[in-house]
Amino acid sequence: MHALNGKTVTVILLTALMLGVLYCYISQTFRFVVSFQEEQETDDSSFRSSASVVLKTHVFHLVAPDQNMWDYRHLQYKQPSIVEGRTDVVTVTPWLAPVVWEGTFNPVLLDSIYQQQNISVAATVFAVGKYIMFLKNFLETAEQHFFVGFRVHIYVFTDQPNEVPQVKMADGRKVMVRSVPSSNRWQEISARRMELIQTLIEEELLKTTDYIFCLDVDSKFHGRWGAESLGGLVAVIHPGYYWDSRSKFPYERRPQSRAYVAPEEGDFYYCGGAFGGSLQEVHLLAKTCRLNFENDAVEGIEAAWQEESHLNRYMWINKPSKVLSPEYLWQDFKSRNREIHIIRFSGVVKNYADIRPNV
Ligand code: UD2
Repeated sequence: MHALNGKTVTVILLTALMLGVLYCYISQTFRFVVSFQEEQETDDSSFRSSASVVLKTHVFHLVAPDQNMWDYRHLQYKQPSIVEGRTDVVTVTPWLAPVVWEGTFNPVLLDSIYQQQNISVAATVFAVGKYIMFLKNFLETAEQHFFVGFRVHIYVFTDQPNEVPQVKMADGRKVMVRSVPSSNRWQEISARRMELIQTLIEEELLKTTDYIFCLDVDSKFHGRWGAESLGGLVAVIHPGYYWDSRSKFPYERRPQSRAYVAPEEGDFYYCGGAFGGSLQEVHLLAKTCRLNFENDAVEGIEAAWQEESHLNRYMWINKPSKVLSPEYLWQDFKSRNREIHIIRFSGVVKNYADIRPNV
């Protein structure tokens, strides 16, 4: 009798243990830590230089909501199709990265997948000198549209910390203010962002944050910008050039610059005003662009569009794993093209002569 009870107890315990292991396997968020010890200091962005960065990331393991063995209620959503969908735009690059357009993703499904992962997202924005005037609108509209329902920290870099407007944020969302010096040259303010982003990632974000987006302050959100934009290295197509041939793109064309792209080279023209991805990828991008910008400066050359030129060279060599359509950075002065079904984020109209410290 005792022996039988003992066996039964053992069987019950083993079954419970196996079920427990299976449950953990299915429901965990698959965080893992990888150490990068590669330190190749090079000023050529064609090399994967860098980085004593500890990467904490969610691998691309997408667990659908409520798909665990204890819960049979699954999310209902429209049946996906591979023969119907957007036909007016290209939705994948030649290196098979998705190009995100309205109508190519299901926001409810995506949110439910990424909310289970409890991700945290950082955004950086610079408001130096008169550009502080754009901050209120930026922050208020970010609160309405940028990763709503997620943990978000917006890092504001400014020379006027006392002028940062108070904006009411939902739980789990915060504005973090960091002081930076003023400058007499707008080119320097714009370009110095890479260095500050690199340092922010190294000194503050690695242990707390999963993804980062770096955005221009003279812009505002008009529509959803959410989990569909997540990826390793994320670039936004510039709204001004996507109908043009590559030879017309405003890449840096002087071969002596480290941002050089030849007329018959390059994929797309990407925005300097919005880019992002995982911490590790953005760290590598920022560090490489900063180094190339600084080494150019030593030789007395400043790329045509400062860090935007270096970013474009970088993204040509290091292909983005997700490309966001111009819905993700339009310009208010442009009328909306037919293929733009929604404007999510857009640069406001501004008078450069009034707001920049130099011409
Ligand atoms: C483009 C890019 C911008 C940058 C620049 C080249 C887009 C939409 N914009 O815009 O990201 O690559 O070309 O350098 O792709 N800033 C200040 N104070 C200043 C000047 C600039 O805070 O006095 C910051 C601010 O966050 C601003 C950003 O730098 O949003 C870029 O400067 P910009 O908007 O004047 O550059 P712009 O319009 O030439």
